[in-house]
Amino acid sequence: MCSCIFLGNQKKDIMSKAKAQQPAVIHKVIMVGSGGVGKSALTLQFMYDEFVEDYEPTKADSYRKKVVLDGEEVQIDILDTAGQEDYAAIRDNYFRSGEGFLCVFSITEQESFQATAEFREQILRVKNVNSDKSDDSIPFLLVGNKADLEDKRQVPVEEAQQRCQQWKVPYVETSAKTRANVDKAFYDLLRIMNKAKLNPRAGGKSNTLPYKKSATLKSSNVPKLKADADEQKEIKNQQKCCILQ
Ligand SMILES: Nc1nc2c(ncn2[C@@H]2O[C@H](COP(=O)(O)OP(=O)(O)OP(=O)(O)O)[C@@H](O)[C@H]2O)c(=O)[nH]1
Ligand SMILES: [Mg+2]
Repeated sequence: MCSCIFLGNQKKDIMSKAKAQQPAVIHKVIMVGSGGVGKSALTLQFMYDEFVEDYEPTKADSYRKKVVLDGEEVQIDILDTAGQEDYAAIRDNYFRSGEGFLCVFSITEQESFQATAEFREQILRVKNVNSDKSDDSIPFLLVGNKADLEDKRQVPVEEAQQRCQQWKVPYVETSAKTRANVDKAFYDLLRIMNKAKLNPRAGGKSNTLPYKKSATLKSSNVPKLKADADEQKEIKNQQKCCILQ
């Protein structure tokens, strides 16, 4: 009997060690939306707690960070895509490689809100999902950014919420400047992605290829990983030291 208890404890020990050694689940998130709405600002705020005032149009940048989501460590790979029309042609490949989408518009620009419908259609088409707008099988979150600029608001909250009801997706208003709801937007999407992976019918379809293994993704189109968050911080510190010296 004694040995049974011993074996039982040993088994528990082995199982918890095995769990601890399991590689973190990887969630591939794509930032989409028109140029200048704040996709990069949100990404950089989430990654490094920094707000970038300057506007430098993105071509494509990727980031990686480990986060604890409801007690479990997961890895988030973020692909920050270009909103500028010049890069529209390479979007299909990026969208194909994504598992979850943060679709961003600026609450100060009605046009950017209208454009979210086109981005959603493109995502559903690339993912071979019925382009019926109420399909909720792809993890997707609509983000109204620049919420700190309330006096310049052009998109009423109700209008955005109405669209989300139609699409059956959540709506979050953020400010990359004040950091309001930035974590919430990313974590809420990660939760939806987690659920989708546990229940593949509700998303996480097999046509989501990892960025670098996607057969259709030309190597010239694969964005270089900027760096892990820690690595990047260290590089920044080193740069700061260089400036001070
Ligand atoms: N006030 C305010 N400004 C913001 C916010 N988010 C971004 N901006 C500013 O808006 C401009 C564009 O932001 P970006 O993050 O570069 O926009 P983007 O969506 O990445 O643009 P593309 O890379 O061209 O697709 C920058 O000057 C940012 O500082 C915000 O929440 N509030
Ligand atoms: Mg950008």
